[in-house]
Amino acid sequence: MTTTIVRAACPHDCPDTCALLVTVKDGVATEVRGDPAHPPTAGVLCTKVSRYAERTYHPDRLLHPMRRVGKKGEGKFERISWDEAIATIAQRLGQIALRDPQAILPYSYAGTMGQVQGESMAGRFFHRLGASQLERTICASAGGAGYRYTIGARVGADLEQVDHAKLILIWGGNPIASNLHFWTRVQTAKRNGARLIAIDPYRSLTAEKCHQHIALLPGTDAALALGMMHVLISEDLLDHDYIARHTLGFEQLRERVAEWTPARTAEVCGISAEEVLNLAREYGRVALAGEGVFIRANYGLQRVRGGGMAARNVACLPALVGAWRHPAGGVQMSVSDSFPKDAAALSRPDLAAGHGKPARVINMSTIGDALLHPASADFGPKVEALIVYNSNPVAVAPESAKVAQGFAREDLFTVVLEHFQTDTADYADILLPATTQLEHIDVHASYGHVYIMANNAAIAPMGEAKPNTEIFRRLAAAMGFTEDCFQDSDDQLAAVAFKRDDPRSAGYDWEQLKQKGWQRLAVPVAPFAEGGFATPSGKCEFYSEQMKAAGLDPLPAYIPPYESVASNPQLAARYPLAMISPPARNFLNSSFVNVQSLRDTEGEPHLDMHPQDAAARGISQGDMVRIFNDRGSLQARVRVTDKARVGLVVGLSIWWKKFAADGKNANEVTSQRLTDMGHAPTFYDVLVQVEKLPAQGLLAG
Ligand SMILES: Nc1nc2c(c(=O)[nH]1)N[C@H]1C(S)=C(S)[C@@H](COP(=O)(O)OP(=O)(O)OC[C@H]3O[C@@H](n4cnc5c(=O)[nH]c(N)nc54)[C@H](O)[C@@H]3O)O[C@H]1N2
Ligand SMILES: Nc1nc2c(c(=O)[nH]1)N[C@H]1C(S)=C(S)[C@@H](COP(=O)(O)OP(=O)(O)OC[C@H]3O[C@@H](n4cnc5c(=O)[nH]c(N)nc54)[C@H](O)[C@@H]3O)O[C@H]1N2
Ligand code: SF4
Ligand SMILES: [Mo]
Repeated sequence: MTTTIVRAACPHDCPDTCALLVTVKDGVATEVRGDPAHPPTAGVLCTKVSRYAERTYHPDRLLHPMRRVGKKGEGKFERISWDEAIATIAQRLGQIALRDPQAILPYSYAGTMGQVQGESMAGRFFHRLGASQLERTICASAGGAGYRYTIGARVGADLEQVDHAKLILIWGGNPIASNLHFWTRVQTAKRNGARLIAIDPYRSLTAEKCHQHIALLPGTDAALALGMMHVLISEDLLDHDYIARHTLGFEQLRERVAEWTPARTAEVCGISAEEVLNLAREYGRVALAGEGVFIRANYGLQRVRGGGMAARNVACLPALVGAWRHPAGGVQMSVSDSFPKDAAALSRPDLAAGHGKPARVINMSTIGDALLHPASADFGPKVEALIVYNSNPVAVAPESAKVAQGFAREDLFTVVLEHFQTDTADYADILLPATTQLEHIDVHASYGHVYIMANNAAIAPMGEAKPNTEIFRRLAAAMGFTEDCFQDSDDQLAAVAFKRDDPRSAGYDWEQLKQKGWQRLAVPVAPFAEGGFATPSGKCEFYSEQMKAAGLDPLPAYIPPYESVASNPQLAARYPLAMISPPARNFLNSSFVNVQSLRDTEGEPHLDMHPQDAAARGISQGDMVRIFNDRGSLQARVRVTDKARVGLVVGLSIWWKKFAADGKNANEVTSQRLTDMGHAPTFYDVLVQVEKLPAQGLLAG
């Protein structure tokens, strides 16, 4: 028997990007462990990925190409050969491209975060084809935009310094579920005397374990940050030297926040004025004492209409109190831009030049509307073909009824590259088996730490599964694309993923990295201790000319939700409850929902509801309810709990629709309306009503 240990990287859309050690015995992966030597991973994996082998060897893995034989969405397929699959797709895409290649649309997101199995060969293929381009906004683009306008880039405080912080604000995130290795460090900081404050409408697993929980109304974070700035300025809890040297627009900011008294802030946020006052005072005092004040701003706060502005306002706070001076100070939302990725070398946008006009761009967050849109002068051609990889839009995209209606179009040709027969795969005309991370190579950046990560293939592909890259290579050949770049191997792709002439990734050498497993970027631990923001002025911009030019308010502001009791009382008269659907601990977006052991731990789709809201509707613990608004409805089992504040219901997500009794999930009620900036979805900007369902026996009668 031969046993080897293979160095790999977790592919999932999680800020932790763990280093994995895969034990392989006679060609079979028997164990997946966290690498103890990689500082962020520190030998620990989450429950989901410690079960990665269970996912890879799952009996439901797609192992052969298939063709649809049933109705769209029915999920009935028959096996075909790779040759037939590729020829069928090439012929169909070829016909459409003759009329207009922009009628073809790729749809992908972060099923794998790998640079190689993401937009490398796939990017080349769609550029060369002249297909429409996808605007990838479904997760983080609102917060990213707000952050970029303010501090210039998605760069921030260093995870590895968190241990040294004295005050940690966990703002719109639930790290026990979704950022475990940050939480581990928070525990160290806590033992060293740090205070932890969660800012979240819901008493999440994390909020429960913090010293304090500020349960504001969803979508009001921008107001809370304005109120904090008001207190910091009016009580002179400021680092005047840092403000003078490294910020822009302080005087305008002072005027702007004057009206955001603790009382007004409290009213908007649905909390008490003391909470606002004390939070600001503690934040200012600890920072001015020269201690680390670390804000972990996360994506929960930006999935609402004013999400970009909310992220911006939070990103203003550290500069006011000079928190960036301390290595454990500042804010971290994403550190993606720390990485000198070479997207152009991977996806080769130059290949589109031959088409003479820029590609049409379609926003992934409004895919429902896009698929139902007729051809028009503004819109361009109707979408006639869709190639889905690394994503499960029928489950994850907002306003799901429209998404499903679009996917059900008989005249839409749909190809899905997947590991499993997801809700989206059910609508495929051709379904292609893709390899998992254990079966292919890749190289990764991270958005929660600053290491480049290598992934070696641990085992041979299962069945006839192929890496995304190989599938697009074959399609390119079948379409007659003869450019040399379509011959590049995955190793050649990985080798150009990061710039070698950038000081941050200097010495990036793929062959060496494969051996070592990871490489820390050469970036400072306290990125803005001496200012040097990546904004046009080089300062933290309280006032932003760029925002003004984009038609936005150039100063921090509060943009109320589309749907809330305060901002839309008419709608709230019919749908009085705010609903959020943040990640469940044992799923990763919609990945792992089909892994039995993990699904068993989550149980079934639940709705957490405050005792007062439940009583008002005659709902008791364990009742089945219908959650609905004008867009749709879904069923769930109620957990009566004060974890949800009054007026809020919480349905942890993202369930596969086919595992729910009614075949629906939370995205039935979410909308396709977009955020103030970044064109992102507003998943947590939703009003619903909830009613008790008759007991099952009654239903049958
Ligand atoms: N286990 C697990 N881990 C994951 C994921 C997963 O699905 N499961 N998903 C991954 C992905 S794609 C992402 S983007 C990240 C997401 O990571 P985070 O953005 O950290 O998401 P969550 O951890 O769910 O935290 C969101 C929290 O925000 C709260 N929230 C909702 N609305 C608001 C609001 O208006 N204001 C404030 N302050 N809080 C609000 C929710 O109650 C929830 O507790 O996690 C990644 N990691
Ligand atoms: N209601 C609600 N909806 C949400 C959210 C929410 O909080 N609430 N969160 C949103 C967020 S933050 C995000 S990021 C999106 C996530 O949405 P998606 O990016 O669609 O993420 P997943 O649901 O995990 O689907 C990824 C799919 O890619 C497949 N996959 C993985 N690796 C590979 C590979 O190498 N090749 C191929 N071909 N396929 C692969 C997996 O099997 C999986 O089915 O969902 C969004 N939707
Ligand atoms: S999902 Fe996140 S915590 Fe779990 S192994 Fe992957 S990177 Fe680590
Ligand atoms: Mo995400």
